[in-house]
Amino acid sequence: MSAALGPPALSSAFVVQDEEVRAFQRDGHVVIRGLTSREEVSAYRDALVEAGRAAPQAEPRPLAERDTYGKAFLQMFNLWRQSEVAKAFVFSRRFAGVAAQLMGVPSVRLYHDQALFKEPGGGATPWHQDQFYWPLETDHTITLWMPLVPATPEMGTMRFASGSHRLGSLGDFAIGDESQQEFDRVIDEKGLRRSPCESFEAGDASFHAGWTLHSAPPNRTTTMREAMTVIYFADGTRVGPLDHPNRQFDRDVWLQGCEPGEPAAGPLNPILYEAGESRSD
Ligand SMILES: O=C(O)CCC(=O)C(=O)O
Repeated sequence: MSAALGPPALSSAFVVQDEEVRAFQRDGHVVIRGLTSREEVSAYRDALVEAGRAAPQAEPRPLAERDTYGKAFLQMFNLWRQSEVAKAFVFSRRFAGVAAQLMGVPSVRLYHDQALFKEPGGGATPWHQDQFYWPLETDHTITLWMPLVPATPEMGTMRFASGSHRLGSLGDFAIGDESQQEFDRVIDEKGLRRSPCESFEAGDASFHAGWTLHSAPPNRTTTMREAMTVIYFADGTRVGPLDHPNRQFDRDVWLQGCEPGEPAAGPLNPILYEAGESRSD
């Protein structure tokens, strides 16, 4: 995308510090400060919010009528298919390059993106493991979580159970009251550290691994916590068994046309970063 026609391209390389890579591999999560400038992120914000509004999953029910998961955030998927500006954000080579560096892999593909907007008065995000949902035969999965506005712990920024990614699957728990109760217990039982919720400037981002336990407190402010997420996996990953309805759903929606045992490389899973390749987005 040309700078004259829209927001600045997010294609320049961002070199992750060795200490940040070590922290991610040890803890399963890390915050990267200044991944975009405030100006860059604000140039994309309106278009991302607009794409979120236009997404077919827009929530019609008032907060009080939703269950725990529904109260946690408004959730809109694959905004990159709604607008060229949203696509330029999600397909950012800079973001994907950071995902590859943190995982220590040469090349990553897109799984999907999500806007997760925690409304004023919105509820807590229960403890959960993302990879429970994903039929991907790899531990090389990672989510970028980037607020589009300055975000404080009172707005419900993320917290993580450090080291939980090394435990792999901790059971079949979809996000909700049961996962909250079970994983709170597991965290205590295993003596895992709950990382503190941090403050984010717009343009800071956290990254967490697919098996990392994470949650977020309620939004106690009057400001919408607007966050964008992009989920990546290592190129070369194969589709795993579709052994429960959530994984069947994810294969059908995000890995279209890919059968178990085949490479996870459908039309919605482009390569977003390949080491050595220079490409502008
Ligand atoms: O934004 C939140 O509150 C939770 C985000 C999350 O669960 C994720 O990005 O995997």
